[in-house]
Amino acid sequence: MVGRVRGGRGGGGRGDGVLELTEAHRFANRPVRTNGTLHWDVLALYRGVLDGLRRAGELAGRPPASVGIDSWAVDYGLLDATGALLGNPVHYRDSRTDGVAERVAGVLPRAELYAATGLQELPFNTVYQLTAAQGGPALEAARRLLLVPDLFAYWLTGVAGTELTNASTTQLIDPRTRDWSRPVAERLGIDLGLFAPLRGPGDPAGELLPEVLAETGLEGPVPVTAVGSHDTASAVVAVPASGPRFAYIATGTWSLAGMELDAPVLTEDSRRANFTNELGVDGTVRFLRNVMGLWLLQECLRDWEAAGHPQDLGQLLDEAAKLPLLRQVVDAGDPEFLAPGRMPERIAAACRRTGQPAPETPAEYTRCVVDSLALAHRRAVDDARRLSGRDVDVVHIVGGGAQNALLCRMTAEACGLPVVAGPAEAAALGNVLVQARAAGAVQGELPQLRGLLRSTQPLVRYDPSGDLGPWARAAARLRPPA
Ligand code: LFR
Repeated sequence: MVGRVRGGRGGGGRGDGVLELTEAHRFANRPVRTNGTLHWDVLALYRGVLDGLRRAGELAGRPPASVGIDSWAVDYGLLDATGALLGNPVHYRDSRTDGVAERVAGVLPRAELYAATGLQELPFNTVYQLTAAQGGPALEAARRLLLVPDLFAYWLTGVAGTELTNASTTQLIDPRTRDWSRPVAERLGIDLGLFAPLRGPGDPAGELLPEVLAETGLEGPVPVTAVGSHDTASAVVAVPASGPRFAYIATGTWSLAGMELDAPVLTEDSRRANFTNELGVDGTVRFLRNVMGLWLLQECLRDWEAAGHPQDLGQLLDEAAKLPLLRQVVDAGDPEFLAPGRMPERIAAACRRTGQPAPETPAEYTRCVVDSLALAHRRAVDDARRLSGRDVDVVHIVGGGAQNALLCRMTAEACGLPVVAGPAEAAALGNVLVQARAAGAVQGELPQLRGLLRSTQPLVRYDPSGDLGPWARAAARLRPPA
Protein backbone atom coordinates (compact mmCIF):
# COMPACT_ATOMS: atom_id res chain seq x y z
CA MET A 1 0.00 0.00 0.00
CA VAL A 2 1.18 3.51 -0.72
CA GLY A 3 -0.31 6.10 1.60
CA ARG A 4 -0.48 9.83 1.09
CA VAL A 5 -1.20 11.63 4.33
CA ARG A 6 -1.45 15.26 5.36
CA GLY A 7 -3.09 16.38 8.57
CA GLY A 8 -5.83 18.96 8.66
CA ARG A 9 -5.32 22.47 10.00
CA GLY A 10 -4.24 22.63 13.63
CA GLY A 11 -3.33 18.99 14.08
CA GLY A 12 -5.38 16.93 11.70
CA GLY A 13 -8.94 15.75 11.67
CA ARG A 14 -10.61 19.06 10.82
CA GLY A 15 -11.92 17.84 7.51
CA ASP A 16 -9.27 19.42 5.33
CA GLY A 17 -6.65 16.71 5.70
CA VAL A 18 -5.61 14.17 3.10
CA LEU A 19 -5.50 10.43 3.68
CA GLU A 20 -5.35 8.25 0.58
CA LEU A 21 -4.25 4.68 0.05
CA THR A 22 -3.20 3.20 -3.26
CA GLU A 23 -2.63 -0.50 -3.62
CA ALA A 24 0.74 -0.82 -5.32
CA HIS A 25 0.95 -4.60 -5.21
CA ARG A 26 -0.97 -7.51 -3.71
CA PHE A 27 0.51 -10.97 -3.32
CA ALA A 28 -0.79 -14.33 -2.17
CA ASN A 29 0.19 -15.83 1.17
CA ARG A 30 0.07 -19.59 0.68
CA PRO A 31 1.26 -21.75 3.57
CA VAL A 32 3.16 -24.91 2.63
CA ARG A 33 3.11 -28.27 4.40
CA THR A 34 6.36 -30.22 4.36
CA ASN A 35 7.22 -33.25 6.42
CA GLY A 36 3.96 -33.00 8.33
CA THR A 37 4.47 -29.39 9.44
CA LEU A 38 2.58 -26.34 8.15
CA HIS A 39 4.98 -23.47 7.34
CA TRP A 40 4.86 -19.88 6.16
CA ASP A 41 6.65 -19.33 2.89
CA VAL A 42 8.46 -16.24 4.24
CA LEU A 43 10.87 -15.83 1.34
CA ALA A 44 7.97 -15.70 -1.12
CA LEU A 45 6.33 -13.12 1.14
CA TYR A 46 9.55 -11.10 1.33
CA ARG A 47 9.77 -11.26 -2.47
CA GLY A 48 6.27 -9.74 -2.47
CA VAL A 49 7.47 -6.96 -0.13
CA LEU A 50 10.40 -6.13 -2.45
CA ASP A 51 8.15 -6.15 -5.54
CA GLY A 52 5.70 -3.91 -3.66
CA LEU A 53 8.43 -1.41 -2.77
CA ARG A 54 9.62 -1.24 -6.36
CA ARG A 55 6.06 -0.73 -7.60
CA ALA A 56 5.34 1.88 -4.90
CA GLY A 57 8.41 3.88 -5.99
CA GLU A 58 7.30 3.68 -9.63
CA LEU A 59 3.73 4.76 -8.81
CA ALA A 60 4.78 7.69 -6.64
CA GLY A 61 7.59 8.73 -8.95
CA ARG A 62 9.86 9.11 -5.92
CA PRO A 63 11.11 6.99 -3.01
CA PRO A 64 8.77 6.57 -0.03
CA ALA A 65 9.20 9.00 2.89
CA SER A 66 8.90 5.98 5.20
CA VAL A 67 8.17 2.24 5.15
CA GLY A 68 6.24 0.37 7.86
CA ILE A 69 5.47 -3.34 8.22
CA ASP A 70 2.62 -5.15 9.93
CA SER A 71 1.47 -8.76 9.78
CA TRP A 72 -0.37 -11.38 11.79
CA ALA A 73 0.92 -12.04 15.30
CA VAL A 74 2.62 -14.73 17.43
CA ASP A 75 4.77 -16.43 14.75
CA TYR A 76 8.51 -16.00 14.46
CA GLY A 77 11.68 -16.90 12.58
CA LEU A 78 14.87 -18.10 14.27
CA LEU A 79 18.28 -16.82 13.17
CA ASP A 80 21.71 -18.38 13.77
CA ALA A 81 24.81 -16.47 14.92
CA THR A 82 25.43 -15.19 11.38
CA GLY A 83 21.87 -13.86 11.01
CA ALA A 84 20.78 -16.68 8.66
CA LEU A 85 17.22 -17.98 8.95
CA LEU A 86 17.00 -21.40 10.60
CA GLY A 87 14.18 -23.02 8.69
CA ASN A 88 10.80 -21.74 7.61
CA PRO A 89 8.65 -20.25 10.37
CA VAL A 90 5.93 -22.64 11.52
CA HIS A 91 2.31 -21.59 10.96
CA TYR A 92 0.26 -20.93 14.10
CA ARG A 93 -2.40 -23.28 12.75
CA ASP A 94 0.07 -26.20 12.84
CA SER A 95 -0.75 -28.99 15.28
CA ARG A 96 2.61 -28.86 17.09
CA THR A 97 0.99 -26.92 19.93
CA ASP A 98 -1.84 -29.43 20.52
CA GLY A 99 -1.98 -30.13 24.25
CA VAL A 100 0.94 -27.79 25.05
CA ALA A 101 -1.14 -25.21 26.99
CA GLU A 102 -2.13 -28.04 29.32
CA ARG A 103 1.53 -29.00 29.86
CA VAL A 104 2.52 -25.39 30.51
CA ALA A 105 -0.33 -25.08 33.03
CA GLY A 106 1.35 -27.92 34.96
CA VAL A 107 4.45 -25.74 35.38
CA LEU A 108 2.80 -22.33 35.65
CA PRO A 109 -0.88 -22.44 36.66
CA ARG A 110 -3.25 -20.71 34.23
CA ALA A 111 -4.39 -18.13 36.79
CA GLU A 112 -0.78 -17.07 37.48
CA LEU A 113 0.12 -16.88 33.80
CA TYR A 114 -2.95 -14.71 33.14
CA ALA A 115 -2.32 -12.44 36.12
CA ALA A 116 1.22 -11.85 34.79
CA THR A 117 0.54 -11.46 31.05
CA GLY A 118 -3.22 -10.91 30.62
CA LEU A 119 -3.24 -13.00 27.46
CA GLN A 120 -6.16 -15.21 26.45
CA GLU A 121 -5.27 -18.86 26.12
CA LEU A 122 -4.95 -19.53 22.42
CA PRO A 123 -3.15 -22.77 21.60
CA PHE A 124 -0.71 -20.91 19.36
CA ASN A 125 0.57 -18.18 21.70
CA THR A 126 4.32 -17.84 21.15
CA VAL A 127 4.98 -19.23 24.63
CA TYR A 128 3.28 -22.50 23.65
CA GLN A 129 5.08 -22.61 20.31
CA LEU A 130 8.44 -22.11 22.04
CA THR A 131 7.57 -24.80 24.59
CA ALA A 132 6.72 -27.17 21.73
CA ALA A 133 10.06 -26.33 20.05
CA GLN A 134 12.15 -26.74 23.22
CA GLY A 135 14.90 -29.33 22.92
CA GLY A 136 14.70 -29.27 19.10
CA PRO A 137 17.76 -28.48 16.98
CA ALA A 138 16.48 -25.17 15.55
CA LEU A 139 15.88 -23.55 18.92
CA GLU A 140 19.20 -24.96 20.20
CA ALA A 141 21.08 -23.31 17.33
CA ALA A 142 19.12 -20.06 17.48
CA ARG A 143 20.77 -16.82 18.63
CA ARG A 144 17.87 -14.52 17.67
CA LEU A 145 14.12 -14.78 17.47
CA LEU A 146 12.29 -12.27 15.30
CA LEU A 147 8.50 -12.00 15.07
CA VAL A 148 7.36 -12.07 11.43
CA PRO A 149 7.10 -8.28 10.77
CA ASP A 150 10.38 -7.73 12.63
CA LEU A 151 11.99 -10.42 10.45
CA PHE A 152 10.99 -8.53 7.29
CA ALA A 153 12.18 -5.25 8.83
CA TYR A 154 15.51 -6.95 9.64
CA TRP A 155 15.93 -8.15 6.07
CA LEU A 156 15.15 -4.64 4.83
CA THR A 157 17.42 -2.77 7.24
CA GLY A 158 19.84 -5.13 8.97
CA VAL A 159 18.48 -3.79 12.29
CA ALA A 160 16.90 -6.30 14.69
CA GLY A 161 14.14 -5.11 17.01
CA THR A 162 11.01 -6.42 18.71
CA GLU A 163 7.98 -4.20 18.21
CA LEU A 164 5.89 -3.93 21.36
CA THR A 165 2.29 -4.43 20.14
CA ASN A 166 3.25 -7.70 18.51
CA ALA A 167 5.55 -8.69 21.39
CA SER A 168 2.46 -8.49 23.62
CA THR A 169 1.01 -11.49 21.74
CA THR A 170 3.93 -13.72 22.78
CA GLN A 171 2.52 -14.08 26.34
CA LEU A 172 5.90 -12.92 27.65
CA ILE A 173 4.99 -9.24 28.20
CA ASP A 174 3.54 -7.76 31.39
CA PRO A 175 0.76 -5.43 30.15
CA ARG A 176 1.11 -3.19 33.24
CA THR A 177 4.80 -2.41 32.77
CA ARG A 178 4.70 -2.91 28.96
CA ASP A 179 8.01 -4.75 29.33
CA TRP A 180 9.12 -8.39 29.41
CA SER A 181 7.76 -10.56 32.20
CA ARG A 182 11.04 -12.03 33.41
CA PRO A 183 9.41 -14.29 36.04
CA VAL A 184 7.19 -15.95 33.39
CA ALA A 185 10.13 -16.50 31.03
CA GLU A 186 12.23 -17.96 33.86
CA ARG A 187 9.51 -20.33 35.06
CA LEU A 188 9.02 -21.63 31.51
CA GLY A 189 12.71 -21.86 30.65
CA ILE A 190 12.43 -19.33 27.81
CA ASP A 191 15.58 -17.33 27.07
CA LEU A 192 14.57 -13.66 26.72
CA GLY A 193 18.08 -13.03 25.35
CA LEU A 194 16.78 -14.45 22.05
CA PHE A 195 14.60 -11.38 21.58
CA ALA A 196 15.99 -8.18 20.09
CA PRO A 197 15.43 -4.92 22.05
CA LEU A 198 11.85 -3.67 22.33
CA ARG A 199 10.76 -0.73 20.19
CA GLY A 200 7.41 1.01 20.02
CA PRO A 201 5.11 2.20 17.22
CA GLY A 202 6.57 5.38 15.77
CA ASP A 203 10.18 4.52 16.67
CA PRO A 204 12.78 4.56 13.92
CA ALA A 205 13.62 1.05 12.74
CA GLY A 206 16.60 1.68 10.43
CA GLU A 207 16.99 2.46 6.74
CA LEU A 208 16.70 0.29 3.64
CA LEU A 209 20.01 -1.50 3.05
CA PRO A 210 21.99 -0.76 -0.13
CA GLU A 211 21.13 -4.25 -1.44
CA VAL A 212 17.42 -3.50 -0.94
CA LEU A 213 17.71 -0.13 -2.68
CA ALA A 214 19.45 -1.82 -5.59
CA GLU A 215 16.82 -4.55 -5.77
CA THR A 216 13.85 -2.16 -5.62
CA GLY A 217 15.25 0.64 -7.78
CA LEU A 218 14.71 3.15 -4.93
CA GLU A 219 17.04 5.96 -4.11
CA GLY A 220 18.10 6.19 -0.45
CA PRO A 221 17.99 7.04 2.26
CA VAL A 222 14.58 5.42 2.89
CA PRO A 223 13.73 5.20 6.59
CA VAL A 224 11.78 2.29 8.04
CA THR A 225 9.44 3.18 10.93
CA ALA A 226 8.11 0.78 13.56
CA VAL A 227 4.28 0.81 13.46
CA GLY A 228 1.72 -1.23 15.32
CA SER A 229 3.38 -4.24 13.67
CA HIS A 230 0.61 -6.54 14.86
CA ASP A 231 -2.00 -6.05 12.11
CA THR A 232 -4.78 -5.87 14.69
CA ALA A 233 -2.98 -3.06 16.57
CA SER A 234 -2.75 -1.08 13.32
CA ALA A 235 -6.40 -1.89 12.49
CA VAL A 236 -7.55 -0.55 15.87
CA VAL A 237 -5.71 2.75 15.23
CA ALA A 238 -7.97 3.07 12.17
CA VAL A 239 -11.27 2.59 14.06
CA PRO A 240 -13.02 5.88 13.18
CA ALA A 241 -14.61 6.34 16.61
CA SER A 242 -15.73 9.81 17.62
CA GLY A 243 -15.84 9.23 21.38
CA PRO A 244 -14.68 6.75 24.01
CA ARG A 245 -17.86 4.59 24.24
CA PHE A 246 -17.20 2.23 21.35
CA ALA A 247 -16.49 -1.44 20.76
CA TYR A 248 -14.66 -2.61 17.68
CA ILE A 249 -14.55 -5.75 15.60
CA ALA A 250 -11.56 -6.11 13.30
CA THR A 251 -12.86 -8.68 10.84
CA GLY A 252 -11.02 -10.64 8.23
CA THR A 253 -9.68 -14.15 8.56
CA TRP A 254 -10.26 -13.54 12.29
CA SER A 255 -12.81 -11.41 14.10
CA LEU A 256 -11.04 -9.59 16.90
CA ALA A 257 -13.84 -8.19 19.01
CA GLY A 258 -13.51 -5.97 22.05
CA MET A 259 -12.71 -2.53 23.42
CA GLU A 260 -9.84 -0.10 23.73
CA LEU A 261 -8.84 0.48 27.37
CA ASP A 262 -6.23 2.53 29.24
CA ALA A 263 -5.26 -0.33 31.55
CA PRO A 264 -5.42 -4.12 31.41
CA VAL A 265 -8.16 -6.17 33.06
CA LEU A 266 -6.41 -9.09 34.76
CA THR A 267 -9.27 -10.56 36.79
CA GLU A 268 -10.19 -14.23 37.04
CA ASP A 269 -13.53 -13.41 35.38
CA SER A 270 -11.70 -11.97 32.43
CA ARG A 271 -9.43 -15.02 32.19
CA ARG A 272 -12.40 -17.40 32.29
CA ALA A 273 -14.10 -15.37 29.57
CA ASN A 274 -10.91 -15.81 27.52
CA PHE A 275 -10.35 -12.11 27.03
CA THR A 276 -6.93 -10.86 26.05
CA ASN A 277 -5.01 -7.70 26.93
CA GLU A 278 -2.85 -7.09 23.88
CA LEU A 279 -0.98 -3.81 23.78
CA GLY A 280 -2.08 -1.05 21.46
CA VAL A 281 -0.60 2.11 20.00
CA ASP A 282 -0.18 5.14 22.32
CA GLY A 283 -0.24 3.25 25.60
CA THR A 284 -3.64 1.61 24.98
CA VAL A 285 -4.75 -1.94 25.72
CA ARG A 286 -6.65 -4.03 23.18
CA PHE A 287 -9.10 -5.87 25.40
CA LEU A 288 -10.64 -8.42 23.06
CA ARG A 289 -11.49 -12.00 22.25
CA ASN A 290 -10.42 -13.91 19.13
CA VAL A 291 -13.43 -15.18 17.22
CA MET A 292 -12.78 -17.58 14.34
CA GLY A 293 -13.86 -15.00 11.71
CA LEU A 294 -14.36 -15.32 7.96
CA TRP A 295 -11.83 -18.15 8.02
CA LEU A 296 -14.87 -20.41 8.49
CA LEU A 297 -16.24 -19.30 5.13
CA GLN A 298 -12.84 -19.12 3.38
CA GLU A 299 -12.23 -22.74 4.34
CA CYS A 300 -15.69 -23.81 3.11
CA LEU A 301 -14.98 -22.10 -0.23
CA ARG A 302 -11.64 -23.91 -0.48
CA ASP A 303 -13.33 -27.22 0.24
CA TRP A 304 -16.07 -26.73 -2.36
CA GLU A 305 -13.51 -25.66 -4.93
CA ALA A 306 -11.32 -28.71 -4.26
CA ALA A 307 -14.42 -30.88 -4.67
CA GLY A 308 -15.00 -29.35 -8.11
CA HIS A 309 -17.88 -27.04 -7.07
CA PRO A 310 -16.35 -23.55 -6.94
CA GLN A 311 -18.71 -20.90 -5.54
CA ASP A 312 -19.00 -17.18 -6.04
CA LEU A 313 -18.85 -15.43 -2.67
CA GLY A 314 -21.00 -12.44 -3.67
CA GLN A 315 -23.73 -14.70 -5.01
CA LEU A 316 -23.59 -16.93 -1.94
CA LEU A 317 -24.03 -13.93 0.35
CA ASP A 318 -27.00 -12.70 -1.71
CA GLU A 319 -28.66 -16.11 -1.46
CA ALA A 320 -27.79 -16.43 2.22
CA ALA A 321 -29.45 -13.07 2.94
CA LYS A 322 -32.77 -14.52 1.73
CA LEU A 323 -32.62 -17.55 4.03
CA PRO A 324 -34.32 -17.63 7.45
CA LEU A 325 -32.44 -16.09 10.37
CA LEU A 326 -30.53 -18.28 12.86
CA ARG A 327 -31.70 -21.66 11.57
CA GLN A 328 -28.45 -23.14 12.82
CA VAL A 329 -25.42 -21.67 14.61
CA VAL A 330 -22.06 -22.93 15.79
CA ASP A 331 -19.72 -21.54 18.43
CA ALA A 332 -17.41 -19.37 16.32
CA GLY A 333 -15.05 -18.99 19.27
CA ASP A 334 -14.33 -22.69 19.47
CA PRO A 335 -10.70 -23.71 18.73
CA GLU A 336 -12.11 -26.85 17.08
CA PHE A 337 -12.32 -24.69 13.92
CA LEU A 338 -8.69 -23.51 14.06
CA ALA A 339 -6.98 -26.07 11.84
CA PRO A 340 -7.45 -26.05 8.06
CA GLY A 341 -9.45 -28.62 6.14
CA ARG A 342 -12.90 -30.23 5.86
CA MET A 343 -14.69 -27.15 7.22
CA PRO A 344 -18.23 -27.89 5.94
CA GLU A 345 -18.05 -31.34 7.53
CA ARG A 346 -16.87 -29.90 10.85
CA ILE A 347 -19.60 -27.24 10.85
CA ALA A 348 -22.24 -29.88 10.09
CA ALA A 349 -20.95 -32.06 12.94
CA ALA A 350 -21.03 -29.11 15.37
CA CYS A 351 -24.65 -28.38 14.39
CA ARG A 352 -25.72 -31.97 14.96
CA ARG A 353 -23.91 -32.11 18.30
CA THR A 354 -26.00 -29.17 19.51
CA GLY A 355 -29.27 -30.71 18.28
CA GLN A 356 -29.61 -28.55 15.16
CA PRO A 357 -30.07 -29.67 11.56
CA ALA A 358 -26.86 -29.55 9.52
CA PRO A 359 -26.82 -26.99 6.68
CA GLU A 360 -27.19 -28.58 3.25
CA THR A 361 -26.43 -26.08 0.49
CA PRO A 362 -23.44 -23.70 0.23
CA ALA A 363 -25.86 -20.79 0.82
CA GLU A 364 -27.10 -22.47 4.02
CA TYR A 365 -23.51 -22.91 5.21
CA THR A 366 -22.85 -19.26 4.42
CA ARG A 367 -25.89 -18.16 6.40
CA CYS A 368 -24.84 -20.40 9.29
CA VAL A 369 -21.33 -18.86 9.34
CA VAL A 370 -22.59 -15.26 9.16
CA ASP A 371 -25.20 -15.78 11.90
CA SER A 372 -22.65 -17.63 14.05
CA LEU A 373 -20.15 -14.79 13.68
CA ALA A 374 -22.79 -12.18 14.55
CA LEU A 375 -23.72 -14.22 17.62
CA ALA A 376 -20.06 -14.48 18.68
CA HIS A 377 -19.64 -10.73 18.10
CA ARG A 378 -22.61 -10.09 20.39
CA ARG A 379 -21.15 -12.28 23.12
CA ALA A 380 -17.71 -10.64 22.87
CA VAL A 381 -19.14 -7.10 22.97
CA ASP A 382 -21.41 -7.96 25.95
CA ASP A 383 -18.54 -9.63 27.80
CA ALA A 384 -16.18 -6.73 27.11
CA ARG A 385 -18.72 -4.27 28.57
CA ARG A 386 -19.32 -6.42 31.64
CA LEU A 387 -15.65 -7.20 32.32
CA SER A 388 -14.37 -3.67 31.75
CA GLY A 389 -17.29 -1.91 33.44
CA ARG A 390 -17.46 0.50 30.48
CA ASP A 391 -20.50 1.06 28.34
CA VAL A 392 -20.73 1.06 24.58
CA ASP A 393 -22.95 3.12 22.25
CA VAL A 394 -21.65 1.94 18.90
CA VAL A 395 -19.82 -1.02 17.37
CA HIS A 396 -17.22 -0.29 14.70
CA ILE A 397 -16.49 -3.01 12.16
CA VAL A 398 -13.18 -2.51 10.35
CA GLY A 399 -11.22 -4.80 8.02
CA GLY A 400 -12.36 -6.90 5.08
CA GLY A 401 -15.62 -7.92 6.80
CA ALA A 402 -16.74 -4.27 6.78
CA GLN A 403 -17.63 -4.86 3.12
CA ASN A 404 -19.86 -7.80 4.01
CA ALA A 405 -23.24 -6.07 4.39
CA LEU A 406 -25.01 -9.18 5.70
CA LEU A 407 -22.41 -9.67 8.43
CA CYS A 408 -22.55 -5.98 9.44
CA ARG A 409 -26.37 -5.96 9.50
CA MET A 410 -26.56 -9.19 11.52
CA THR A 411 -23.93 -7.88 13.96
CA ALA A 412 -26.00 -4.72 14.53
CA GLU A 413 -29.09 -6.91 15.10
CA ALA A 414 -27.29 -9.31 17.43
CA CYS A 415 -25.66 -6.58 19.52
CA GLY A 416 -28.73 -4.35 19.52
CA LEU A 417 -26.38 -1.47 18.73
CA PRO A 418 -25.65 0.63 15.65
CA VAL A 419 -22.74 -0.69 13.61
CA VAL A 420 -20.48 1.70 11.70
CA ALA A 421 -18.66 -0.26 8.99
CA GLY A 422 -15.32 0.78 7.50
CA PRO A 423 -12.60 1.30 6.63
CA ALA A 424 -11.93 -2.10 5.05
CA GLU A 425 -8.18 -1.46 4.76
CA ALA A 426 -7.92 -0.59 8.44
CA ALA A 427 -4.56 -2.24 9.14
CA ALA A 428 -2.92 -0.45 6.20
CA LEU A 429 -4.44 2.89 7.24
CA GLY A 430 -3.39 2.50 10.88
CA ASN A 431 0.09 1.54 9.72
CA VAL A 432 0.37 4.58 7.44
CA LEU A 433 -1.04 6.99 10.05
CA VAL A 434 1.55 6.00 12.65
CA GLN A 435 4.32 6.47 10.08
CA ALA A 436 2.89 9.82 8.96
CA ARG A 437 2.77 11.05 12.53
CA ALA A 438 6.35 9.94 13.17
CA ALA A 439 7.39 11.84 10.03
CA GLY A 440 5.52 14.97 11.18
CA ALA A 441 2.91 14.89 8.37
CA VAL A 442 0.07 14.64 10.92
CA GLN A 443 -0.07 15.57 14.57
CA GLY A 444 -2.09 14.49 17.54
CA GLU A 445 -3.25 11.52 19.54
CA LEU A 446 -5.58 8.70 18.46
CA PRO A 447 -8.71 10.96 18.55
CA GLN A 448 -7.10 13.34 16.02
CA LEU A 449 -5.96 10.47 13.78
CA ARG A 450 -9.48 9.05 13.94
CA GLY A 451 -10.93 12.44 13.05
CA LEU A 452 -8.88 12.38 9.88
CA LEU A 453 -10.29 8.91 9.11
CA ARG A 454 -13.86 10.08 9.68
CA SER A 455 -13.45 13.00 7.35
CA THR A 456 -11.76 11.04 4.56
CA GLN A 457 -13.03 7.42 4.57
CA PRO A 458 -16.45 6.21 3.39
CA LEU A 459 -18.37 4.66 6.31
CA VAL A 460 -21.72 2.84 6.33
CA ARG A 461 -24.11 2.80 9.30
CA TYR A 462 -26.42 -0.13 10.14
CA ASP A 463 -29.14 0.45 12.75
CA PRO A 464 -30.62 -2.49 14.69
CA SER A 465 -34.34 -3.26 14.75
CA GLY A 466 -34.14 -3.87 18.50
CA ASP A 467 -35.49 -7.44 18.44
CA LEU A 468 -32.91 -9.31 20.52
CA GLY A 469 -35.11 -12.33 21.33
CA PRO A 470 -33.97 -14.61 18.47
CA TRP A 471 -30.32 -13.96 19.35
CA ALA A 472 -30.77 -14.77 23.01
CA ARG A 473 -32.57 -17.99 22.07
CA ALA A 474 -29.87 -18.97 19.56
CA ALA A 475 -27.18 -18.34 22.18
CA ALA A 476 -29.03 -20.68 24.53
CA ARG A 477 -28.87 -23.45 21.91
CA LEU A 478 -25.08 -23.33 22.12
CA ARG A 479 -24.94 -22.87 25.88
CA PRO A 480 -27.99 -24.49 27.44
CA PRO A 481 -28.64 -23.10 30.95
CA ALA A 482 -26.85 -25.29 33.57
C1 LFR B 1 -5.18 -11.34 12.80
C2 LFR B 1 -4.22 -11.89 13.83
C3 LFR B 1 -4.84 -11.96 15.19
C4 LFR B 1 -3.99 -13.00 15.83
C5 LFR B 1 -3.93 -14.00 14.72
C6 LFR B 1 -2.77 -14.93 14.75
O1 LFR B 1 -4.58 -11.34 11.55
O2 LFR B 1 -3.05 -11.13 13.89
O3 LFR B 1 -4.86 -10.73 15.91
O4 LFR B 1 -4.51 -13.53 17.02
O5 LFR B 1 -3.90 -13.23 13.53
O6 LFR B 1 -1.57 -14.26 14.62
